[in-house]
Amino acid sequence: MYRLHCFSQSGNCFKVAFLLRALRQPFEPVFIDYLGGVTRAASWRESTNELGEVPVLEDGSRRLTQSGAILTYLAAKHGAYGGDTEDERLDVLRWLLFDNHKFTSYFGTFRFAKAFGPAPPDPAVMAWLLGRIDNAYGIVEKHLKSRAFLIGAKPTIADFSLSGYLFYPVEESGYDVAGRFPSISAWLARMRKIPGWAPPYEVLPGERLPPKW
Ligand SMILES: N[C@@H](CCC(=O)N[C@@H](CS)C(=O)NCC(=O)O)C(=O)O
Repeated sequence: MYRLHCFSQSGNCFKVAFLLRALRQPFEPVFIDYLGGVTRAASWRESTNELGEVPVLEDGSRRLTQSGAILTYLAAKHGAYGGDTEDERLDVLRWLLFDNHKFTSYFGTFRFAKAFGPAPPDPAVMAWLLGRIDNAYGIVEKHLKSRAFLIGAKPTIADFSLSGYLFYPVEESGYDVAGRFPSISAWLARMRKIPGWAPPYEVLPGERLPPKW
């Protein structure tokens, strides 16, 4: 059985958990106390992931990290959600890279600072991040105006990747996706209909915490 090292607040982990559930692949969750500093410990980096991050997926003796690499591996292995042609697979890769650079990363950082950071966030940093988030979300909103999913009519791992953080309660980020981005909202409703979808706090291990700041 797959083992997924993860914790409940992590949208990057949810991307993988959601795909495993959509593929009907059972997995054993391994709770990683990220907020307690586990991923920063030298011993954990030595034993589990030198990059100091979750998700980490174990498939027998194979250990994979980086959600984009894990999603790509699972899609190829199970023959689903990877894109049907070379052009589609390249398009999937293009969106995975955009997601990791701009869509998830700025939003994930903003939400973390606002909800779970060790000290009140710096308003100047948050304002800068908001500008970057608005830009990335505007691009995806425009793209989804004329498509059901990122690569056309069917969901792919690109959709699992970009949507991962958007199933968390809005009060954690304070970012009103539903009110500002109707096409993204409609796409999220379609993603929720994929068999296996469930809210992240029901899927991933670890206590749900109230937003701090
Ligand atoms: N691009 C990576 C990002 C992974 C990532 O940033 N994971 C966070 C949790 S959501 C983490 O473990 N961060 C540890 C750290 O930055 O110290 C992926 O998609 O897997």
